[in-house]
Amino acid sequence: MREAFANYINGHWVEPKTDNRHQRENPGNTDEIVCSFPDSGAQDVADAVEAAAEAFESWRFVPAPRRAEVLFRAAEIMAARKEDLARDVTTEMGKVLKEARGDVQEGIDMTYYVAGEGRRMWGQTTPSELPDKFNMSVRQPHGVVAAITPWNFPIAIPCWKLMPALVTGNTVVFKPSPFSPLSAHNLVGILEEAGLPPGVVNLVFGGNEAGAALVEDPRVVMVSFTGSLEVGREIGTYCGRNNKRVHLEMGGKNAILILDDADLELAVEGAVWSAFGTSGQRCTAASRMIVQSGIAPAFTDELVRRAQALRLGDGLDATTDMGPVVNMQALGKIGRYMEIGSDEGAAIACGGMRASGDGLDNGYFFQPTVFTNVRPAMRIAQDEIFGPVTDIIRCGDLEQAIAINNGVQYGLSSAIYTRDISKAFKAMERMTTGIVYINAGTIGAEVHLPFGGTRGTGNGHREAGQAALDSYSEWKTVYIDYSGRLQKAQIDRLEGDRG
Ligand code: UN1
Repeated sequence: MREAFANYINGHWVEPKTDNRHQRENPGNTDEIVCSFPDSGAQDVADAVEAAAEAFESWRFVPAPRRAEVLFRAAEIMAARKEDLARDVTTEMGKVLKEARGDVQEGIDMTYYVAGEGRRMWGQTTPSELPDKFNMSVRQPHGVVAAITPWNFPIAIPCWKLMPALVTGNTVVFKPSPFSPLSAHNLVGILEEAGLPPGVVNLVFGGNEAGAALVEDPRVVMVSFTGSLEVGREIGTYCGRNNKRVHLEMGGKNAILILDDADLELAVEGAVWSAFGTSGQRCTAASRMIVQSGIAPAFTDELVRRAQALRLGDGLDATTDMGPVVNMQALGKIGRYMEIGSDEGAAIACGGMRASGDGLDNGYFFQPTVFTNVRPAMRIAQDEIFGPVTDIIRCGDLEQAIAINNGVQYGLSSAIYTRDISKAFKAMERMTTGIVYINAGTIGAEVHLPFGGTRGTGNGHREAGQAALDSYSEWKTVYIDYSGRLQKAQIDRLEGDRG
């Protein structure tokens, strides 16, 4: 085991008051214990929130360009340590090293991008309807923000949340997933090194108990959560009842539409990457292929051939194409969907089982799986499985494909492969997800554009891009009257005016 981590509260690494600890194992080799970390309780959370609330009173008044300088320094450190950070990502959650580097790079990109906002963070100035009066709007921070993050992007997603929260002047209590404690420890260590004042970011390790205590603490005014629909709904309900700001990001059932006129080779490549990258454990993963009948046989054959050729193994090994899934629970859930799919009448064209042999027995490996004969209403075509599993759904034409694409409870990402520009634009207009790709797969979001989804994927907020600033700040509208007399908006009109 590498290390026993502590919480980080008010600028100190502190042992939890509970004395309970968890261990995180390497999902590719469960004999290897990566680290141990606190299972924090309500008192630990309360201490962290207290520190964040106190730090807010000074951090909010640090000029935004100065706040941004800390983030720039953090980005520099992350860039210098990219390789180590990436190896740690692979070790604790299993994705292959190439993808882990991408995860870290996404965190670096976001940190630089958001740091630039320290000197922008534009509001509006606009003329007043009255003379000798000046109008503007400025952003103000919420206060203490709770950031509750998943394990599948253990550097990128915390950066998506922490960095915009910090640059806009909030302070943060960060509770990472119990399945990616090492990256959270690394990231907070870097923020400390970059010179973030005590209390501005606090790290509390733990599970549901810590999460619930954090959401319910009255001093926490905003919650930003990425994770499952079930937990997100609960958080959203609680925040709604208690009038807390809340940002939710809860998954997808993303589809790639492949029309008869598509470039087959390109479409298959995009499909393999989107379905099996990160072992299908991305909110943006393509778990449905909606394929027009003419191209369906060739596309299916080629997808199955490529899926079968993927090499499973240790993500640190450069020859590995696909790593394990995150834990035993995930393996169990994916396995259950094999039965559900078969019972519904779908056929398993490849995969369908836990992978074994060749050094895989000690890890949570599942074979890349393609279901065929899938109808849009089946559970395997509706539920998020979050594993290396994708469906082939045949369709007649573009209209039908779009209807199938839109007919799920989620709305994160969708893609279309076609050479017909009219069809591409029609799909772009009519696919009702938050992200649309033309002639590319469903994954590959960049940090300077809004990220998020419609329907059950989210609650209308967006991460990344300028949109993130809207999630982490509120508008304050300011009117400055320098006329020296009482002026009445809407009532004082120029002489001779109508009304
Ligand atoms: C996620 O799966 O929650 O577009 C985030 C992508 C990545 C981000 C995924 N840039 O797949």
